[in-house]
Amino acid sequence: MASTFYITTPIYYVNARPHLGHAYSTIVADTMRRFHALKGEETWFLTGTDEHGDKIVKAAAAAGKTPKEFVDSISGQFQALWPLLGVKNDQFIRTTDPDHVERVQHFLQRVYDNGDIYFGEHSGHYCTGCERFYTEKELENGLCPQHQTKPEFIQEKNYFFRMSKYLPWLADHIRSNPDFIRPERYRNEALAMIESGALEDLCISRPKSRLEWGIELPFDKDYVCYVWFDALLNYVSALGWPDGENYAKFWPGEHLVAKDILKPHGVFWPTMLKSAGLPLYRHLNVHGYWLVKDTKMSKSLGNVVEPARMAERYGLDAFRYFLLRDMQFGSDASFSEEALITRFNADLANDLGNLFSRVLSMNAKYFAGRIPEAGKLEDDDRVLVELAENALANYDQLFDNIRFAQALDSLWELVRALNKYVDSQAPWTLFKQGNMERLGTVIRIMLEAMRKVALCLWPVMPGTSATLMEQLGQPLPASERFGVAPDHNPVEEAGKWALLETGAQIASASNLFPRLDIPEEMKEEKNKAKQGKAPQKAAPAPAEAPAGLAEFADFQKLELKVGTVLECTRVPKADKLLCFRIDLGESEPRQILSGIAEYFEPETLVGKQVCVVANLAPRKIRGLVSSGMILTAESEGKLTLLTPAAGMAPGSKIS
Ligand code: ME8
Repeated sequence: MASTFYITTPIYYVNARPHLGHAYSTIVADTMRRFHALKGEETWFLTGTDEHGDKIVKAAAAAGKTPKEFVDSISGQFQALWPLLGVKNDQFIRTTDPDHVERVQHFLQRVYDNGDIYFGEHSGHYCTGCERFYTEKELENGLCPQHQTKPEFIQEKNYFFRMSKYLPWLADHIRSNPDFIRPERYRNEALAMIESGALEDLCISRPKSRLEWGIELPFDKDYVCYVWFDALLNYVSALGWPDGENYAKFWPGEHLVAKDILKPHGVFWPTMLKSAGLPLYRHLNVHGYWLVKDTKMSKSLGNVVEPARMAERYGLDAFRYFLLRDMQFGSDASFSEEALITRFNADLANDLGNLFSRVLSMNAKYFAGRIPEAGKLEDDDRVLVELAENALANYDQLFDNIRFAQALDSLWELVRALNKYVDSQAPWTLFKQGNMERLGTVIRIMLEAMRKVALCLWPVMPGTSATLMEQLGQPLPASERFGVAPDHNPVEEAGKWALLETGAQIASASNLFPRLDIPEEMKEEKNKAKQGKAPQKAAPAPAEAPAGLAEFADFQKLELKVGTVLECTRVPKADKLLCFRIDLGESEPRQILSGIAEYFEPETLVGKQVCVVANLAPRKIRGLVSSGMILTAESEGKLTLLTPAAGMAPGSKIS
């Protein structure tokens, strides 16, 4: 029996229009499922919308609509967007679907009958943005740590899920299954939440007197279910739990979410599954945030990126490629059209596009567009073949381990090697010399390798993959489910080098990715940002600054950033030194040493935000490399760390 692969995205709130962040999660899920389908697995892909709760009621009221009218309209916008982004989900769930409602009630009743739900008095700080209560300990200066807004204090009688009963078991499970939550930083974060002791039982109801827009509890008609308890259940209700065919076939599956909803997925959901006796999911895959110019996207800042517009402007596949290639899965990344154009020109126009264009036109010129036969391989050819086989094996493994940027980079190693091979073998010279046998071998090896590249691209760039395969005379079969579906597994075929048909007529040209110019206004904007909004005209040379003062240009050289302390330890045999690992929103945490050990206990600094000089040249201290400096203030023998007044995304620029 073929193995199965079931992937889900978060079901999105319908309080706002879909944006780049939603598009990223859904495109990654689409890519993952295509990758597994390509390898012959039976796959199922679910996305949807989360339609209950306070947040939706408030957004509907603000739009002058009833909740039902409002959720219908925004859910429709999400459903309409996915085909525009090449996303082929098998199913779209809405938490207002009657089947879902019935299954949530069934689940609640089961957990209630198991004795894991009780009635009690409760007070807490409720953040509508997060749709959850915070304990006093969890607030930051009395504010919600996610939204920096003041939560409402609420005291009422409610139903509770005995989550705390399952926390020790969950901690053990996470410890003994290192990739249950991945990448590792989020596994550590989830464990730290559990070990902090701040988690209590979960309040899972809302009195109808306060909120009616939810699923009624099967054991008390005066209450509705808490929106997160209802929403998480979509992952199994969509499959027809408890007795649906798809549930039997596809559960347990994989989830894909961003770091904002690690807690409900990493803590609430596994304990709910355990209580009801369902198997746990296979992996929780957690990604970082797309930022725009290093800040969070928000309607009020007017910097929300519209995914459909980007796909239309730059081409759907180029947009998908950029998202997968420019975000290191797990870390935050910064979106800009300029970065997209730069990536487009380097990887798609110069490397991939150029390769297909050169080789196909040479084949047209030297062999009238027919695929030549390969003669005996030489050492150079064997090196290329080995490199290709390694690149494909790495691509497969890295993709499987959700390291998409590295997987694509591995595939591009092959693309770049092929371009170099053209240069070093100089087919034009072989042609001039009349060495047609060697020329045939060189062209044939390249065409075979290009076929492998084209197939591997299918998960990320399905349309491009189909076009390139067609140019090589290998049209992909039509598929109802995917549009086009490849019928070859590039991983299984990696070692086969005679898969094209000798003598077949193929395309004589290819021009898929013509270079793009960076528009003038983007260049100007960049220059302005670089020069601290300096005037356009060349400014007169500044007079030398008086002694003791720094030139503005000197100050501009410094790159100051906000970072979050991930680890902090004492350096053995160095009384003054602390060694920090700091998240600066980069692909890897930075190691920074600081001589402040006498003022702080290292463990009290973990999780704190600090201000960092990020572009200081690295130096070695006691054999350890330090890349940056942490800013402190000192007065009368007291030292304090400089920290932003509000929580900021790691990597935020200080100016
Ligand atoms: O949390 N960068 O829904 P939501 C990357 N309904 N991804 C982003 C992003 C960004 N800047 N902004 C949003 C909810 N996302 C709940 C989920 S699941 C049972 C219930 C993506 O509409 C990312 O996937 O707030 C994030 O986790 C999700 O949208 C949050 O969507």
